[in-house]
Amino acid sequence: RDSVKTFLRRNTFVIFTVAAVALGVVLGFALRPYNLSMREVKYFSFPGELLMRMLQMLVLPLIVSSLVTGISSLDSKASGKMGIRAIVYYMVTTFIAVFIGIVLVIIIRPGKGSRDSPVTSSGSIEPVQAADAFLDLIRNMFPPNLVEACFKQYKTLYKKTLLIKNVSIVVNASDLNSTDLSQASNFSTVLQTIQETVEEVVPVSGSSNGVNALGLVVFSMCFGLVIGNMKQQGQALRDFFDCLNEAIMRLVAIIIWYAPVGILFLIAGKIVEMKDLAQVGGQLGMYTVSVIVGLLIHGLFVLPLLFFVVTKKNPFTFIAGLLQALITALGTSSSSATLPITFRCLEENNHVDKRVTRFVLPVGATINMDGTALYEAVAAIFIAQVNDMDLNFGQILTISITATAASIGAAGIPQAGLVTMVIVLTSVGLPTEDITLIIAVDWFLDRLRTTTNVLGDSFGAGIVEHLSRQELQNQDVEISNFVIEE
Ligand code: DAS
Repeated sequence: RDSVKTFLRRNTFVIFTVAAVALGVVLGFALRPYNLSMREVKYFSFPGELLMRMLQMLVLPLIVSSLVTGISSLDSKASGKMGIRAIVYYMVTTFIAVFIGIVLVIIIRPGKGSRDSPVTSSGSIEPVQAADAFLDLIRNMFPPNLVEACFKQYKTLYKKTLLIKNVSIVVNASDLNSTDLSQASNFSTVLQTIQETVEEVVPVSGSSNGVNALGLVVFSMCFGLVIGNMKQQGQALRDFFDCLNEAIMRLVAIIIWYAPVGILFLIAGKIVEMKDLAQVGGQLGMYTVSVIVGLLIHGLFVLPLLFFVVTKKNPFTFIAGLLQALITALGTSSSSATLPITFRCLEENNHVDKRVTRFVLPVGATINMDGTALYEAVAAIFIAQVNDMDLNFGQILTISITATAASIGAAGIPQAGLVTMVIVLTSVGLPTEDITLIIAVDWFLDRLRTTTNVLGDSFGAGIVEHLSRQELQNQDVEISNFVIEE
C-alpha cells in the first residue's frame, strides 16, 4: 500500500499527463464527425496554444541563464572536457540515426511504384553551395543583433511553418468538400506562396534559415566562460544568473500543473483537423512506417544500449524519469518548448548534476536532433524513390551530411525539420515542391521525431555526467576545502 502511495505521489504529473493524452485522443476522435471548421478548431485548440506560449516564453531566458550558470560554475578545463564529450556524443548519435534511416528506407523502399514522369536531376550538391551552407552556419553563430536574430529566426520559421500548414490544408483540401477549399484560402494563391516559401527557405547559399538560438547559445557559452574566470570580480554576475535560473525553474514548476490541460487540447485539436487516415495512400503509409520504425530502433534500442554500455545504469529507469518531458514533446512537437520540463525531469527524477544539465541541455536542444536527422534522410530518399531517381553512393553520402547539417540548423519548434529539409532535397537536385508529398503525415511524425530529439538530449546529459564524474568530484572537493578554509 505504501509503495503504491509513493509511486502515485512521485508520478502525479506523469499520471495526469498520460490521462490527458488519452482523453485528448478520445475527445479528438469524438469531435471528428462534426467536421469543425478551421476557425472552430483554432478556438478549440486555444488552451493548447497557451501552453506552447507559456513554455516558449521561458526558452530564451532559460537557455541564457542555464548556460551562463552552468559554464561559469565549472573551471575551464572541466567545461572544455565536458563540451568535447557532449559534441562527440551528438555527432556519433546523429550519424547512427541517419545511418539507421538510410538503411531502412533502402530496404523498405516505400517510394516504389514511381510516378509516370521521373524527374531528371543534377544529382549532386554544388561545391559552392556546400561551402556557403557551412559558412552560413558559422555566420549564424555570431548574429549582429543577438535577441533580434533569435526572434527573427523563430518568427521566420513560424511564418514558414504557417505557410507549410496552409499547403497541407490545400493538399488535403483536394479531397475535402469545396467549402473547406474556400476556407483554405484561394488555391492558386497558396500554391504561389508555396513557391515563394520554398525559394525563401533555400537562400542562395543553400544554408538553413532554421538556425534558431544558435547565436544565443554561442554567446552564453563564451560569456559564461569569461565570467567563470573572473574570480571574485565576476561573483555578482554569477549569482545573478544562478538566481535567474532558479527563478525560471520555479516558473516551470507552476506551469507544469497546467501542462496536462494544454497537452489534452493540443492532441485533441490535431486529431480533429488531421486528414482521414484511410485516405493516406500506400506509399505514404509505408514511408510513415519507415520513419516510425527508424525512430523506435534509435530511441528504444540504440540510445538505451549506448547509455547502458557507458554508465552501466538501467536505461529504462532513466526513461521512466523522463516520461513527463517525452509526453510534453509528443504534445507540443517542440523540443525547445519541452526544454524546461526536460530540465526538471533530469534534475528532479534522474538526479543528473545541475552543472551538467545546465551545460548540455541547452546546447543539445539547439543542435542535437537525432530524430530530425533520421527523418530528413528517410524523407529525401523516399522522394527520390517516388521520382524514380536511383541515388549513387555520393548522393547518399551528400544526403547524410546535409541531413545532419539540417538537423543542426533546425529550430526546436513545430515542423522545423520540414522547413530545413529543403536543403537536403536541393543538395541532390530533388524537386523541393515534393515536400507536399509528405506534409499530410508530417504533423504526426514531427511529434515522434521531437520525442526522439528530447530522448537523445537527455541520454546525452546522463552519459556526459557519467564521463565527467571525476571532474565534478574534484570540484566538489575544492568547494568543500574552500568552505572549510573560510
Ligand atoms: N519539431 C522539431 C523539434 O522541436 C523537430 C523537427 O521539426 O524535426 O525538435
